[in-house]
Amino acid sequence: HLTLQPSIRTCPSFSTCGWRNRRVFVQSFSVSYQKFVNFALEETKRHVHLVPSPLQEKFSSISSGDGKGELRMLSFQADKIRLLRSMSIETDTMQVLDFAVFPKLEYDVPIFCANFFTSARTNIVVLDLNPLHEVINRQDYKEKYFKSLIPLGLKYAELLPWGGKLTSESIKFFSPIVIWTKFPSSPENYDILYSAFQEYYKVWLELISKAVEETDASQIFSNREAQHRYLTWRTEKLELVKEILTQHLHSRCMGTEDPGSGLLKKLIGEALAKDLLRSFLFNGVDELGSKNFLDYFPEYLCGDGAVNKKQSIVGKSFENRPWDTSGEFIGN
Ligand code: BLA
Repeated sequence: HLTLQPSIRTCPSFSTCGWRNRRVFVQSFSVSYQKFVNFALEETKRHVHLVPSPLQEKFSSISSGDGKGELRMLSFQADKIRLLRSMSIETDTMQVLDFAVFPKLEYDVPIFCANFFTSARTNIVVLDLNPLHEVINRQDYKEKYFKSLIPLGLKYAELLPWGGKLTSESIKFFSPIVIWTKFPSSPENYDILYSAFQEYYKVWLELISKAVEETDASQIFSNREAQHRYLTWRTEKLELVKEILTQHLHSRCMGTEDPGSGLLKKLIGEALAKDLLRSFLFNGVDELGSKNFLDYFPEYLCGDGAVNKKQSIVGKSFENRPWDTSGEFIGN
């Protein structure tokens, strides 16, 4: 993935050096998350019988209006899997992978979550088995799924160090083995991320393979509500990411751009972006429950009844990993 690319550069000390607008070759490293998706699909097929999701027909690939980017979508289901879906975005300046697997509501198994954003400057990574229910205050539940996985988490906590402060509310959706990290692009880091992805996914497949179907209606309801709350959170979060991205791009180089339009919107248009978010990425947000964002997260209520557009109400926190080496939460 290492290539030499022509680039026009001006020396940072131009005033004394006079070296301006020279054509140079710079080494660049471009990632593609295609092999991650291929691995996950192959590995899944070794355990379960995957069939294409009805969503596949509608969501397969979208080229951005300007022809500079492509979004690729894949979606499947299986006996115990409500939805396995992947979206990858590749443009000349950024790559994104959003890969998630949602169990059927009869199974109380974590949601597999791989969310990677890559630009020239940085990589932003969340990789986790997002617990369906409370792990911070429910010791028994945490131990049921994560006790045996703590060594795996520790291994990668060293290789991919904690990414620093984040939206405080997010921590409730993360497990004690979450990988939340930021790093500069390099072949080495990319290899580490790939092996983390492989190991975490294999562990998730073990969990779903062993999972026993729940028959108790109130348990199934509680799984349903937990997935709905999760989907509601992530749908709103991505809206915010889109806005932050736009403001960011806007202030840097897009002087004439409409500041309200997010990156996805910019790539594919408003209506399609909304449909992609609610029908594909976070499918179930409109079907699995009728509560809205403010019902679940009332702290985001503004005086005028609207949802506060701030990313976090509590503020960003957790400068350091809030779990100790035995998986105890030490964030308070
Ligand atoms: C940033 N994405 C982030 C951050 C997190 C996540 C934790 C750090 C900022 C923060 O504190 O919120 C991801 N947050 C998650 C995930 C969960 C959660 C997975 O709560 C699950 C429960 N991200 C995308 C797509 C793009 C993208 C499609 O999924 C771009 C098209 C970009 N994410 C993106 C960018 C940032 C980011 C640019 C940095 C901007 C920022 O700091 O908010």
